[in-house]
Amino acid sequence: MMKPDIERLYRQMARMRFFEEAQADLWDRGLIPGEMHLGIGEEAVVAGVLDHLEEGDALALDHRSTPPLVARGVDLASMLLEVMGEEEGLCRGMGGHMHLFSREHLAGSSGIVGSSAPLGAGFALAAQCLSPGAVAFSFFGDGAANQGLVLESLNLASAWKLPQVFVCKDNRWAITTRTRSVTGGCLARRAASFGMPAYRVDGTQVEKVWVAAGKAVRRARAGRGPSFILASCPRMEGHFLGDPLLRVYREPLKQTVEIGPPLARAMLSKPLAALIQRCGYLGNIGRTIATLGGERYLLAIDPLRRGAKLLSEEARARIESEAKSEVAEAVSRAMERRGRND
Ligand SMILES: Cc1ncc(C[n+]2csc(CCOP(=O)(O)OP(=O)(O)O)c2C)c(N)n1
Repeated sequence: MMKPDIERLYRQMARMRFFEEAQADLWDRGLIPGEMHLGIGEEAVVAGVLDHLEEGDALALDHRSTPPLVARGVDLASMLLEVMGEEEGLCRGMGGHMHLFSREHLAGSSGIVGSSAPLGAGFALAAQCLSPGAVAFSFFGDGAANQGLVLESLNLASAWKLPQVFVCKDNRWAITTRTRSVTGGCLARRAASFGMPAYRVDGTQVEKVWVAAGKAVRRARAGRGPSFILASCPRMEGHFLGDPLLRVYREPLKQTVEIGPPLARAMLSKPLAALIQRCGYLGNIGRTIATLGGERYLLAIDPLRRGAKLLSEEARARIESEAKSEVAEAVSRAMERRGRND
């Protein structure tokens, strides 16, 4: 059986993590406008799957699209310029982090939840007709899995034997909704019912993701049709940067002081909803925070820390230092170009 190259996988994970941290820093400094969704926690899923990527394969991505694009080899500075809204960015500053697109890399992302499934099916149909052997990868979250367009894509991909790999990154949440509370049955079994292999993997263990993805990709390249990978992973930075729910359980005292007064004011202000209803809403917020807090252990499962255990200390330090320098160089290149435009 083939074995994964752990150093190569860890290098990709480290590059993604440091890139995401660099974006978080720019966002904190007010240089990235709007919401910012990071893929911190998804690195092992992305690295394990995309290690099988070849020239001519396509990527259909969701709102956490920067890690796959880092792995794909898109220029890091042009992505940073893009998320900062600069003309010299990957999409001339018009896409932002949720709508990154690179024709050269056959990769596109969208903030429309679930849209990566039909986009990937289109890529896969083109591959089937024009370049047999090429594969399309669709990445989406568990929250997207109940969207009709995802189910239609699973169906057509199976009926037409499209060379597509569906990758569901299961962090158990869709913003503040627990996926379990709105999902019937098991997502992997659901995909299997469309007539395709479905693999459930621990998405914090890069070597396990790599094995499952290898089977899916081999099947797709051989023209035998799509597969589905359900990979569990933690949502380490909340739904978006500055996620208030995450802040509450990270620094409960400070946040209670901050959000207590406005919440109390809202409760006591001239009522739009009946007091009993507003108490109910408050209860919902409390329950969501408690649930997130209860799932705290998930945050401890850092795919990078797990990956590092598979390496020698020397290799880990060397790989991380190279990845850090690469990202730092991209940040200074982006800032320099941005400075020139000011
Ligand atoms: C069609 C559509 N519906 C709703 C939204 C609002 N929205 C943005 S992200 C998100 C949650 C997505 O959850 P999931 O796919 O599990 O990804 P996660 O954010 O958990 O990684 C929702 C509902 C949207 N962008 N598009």
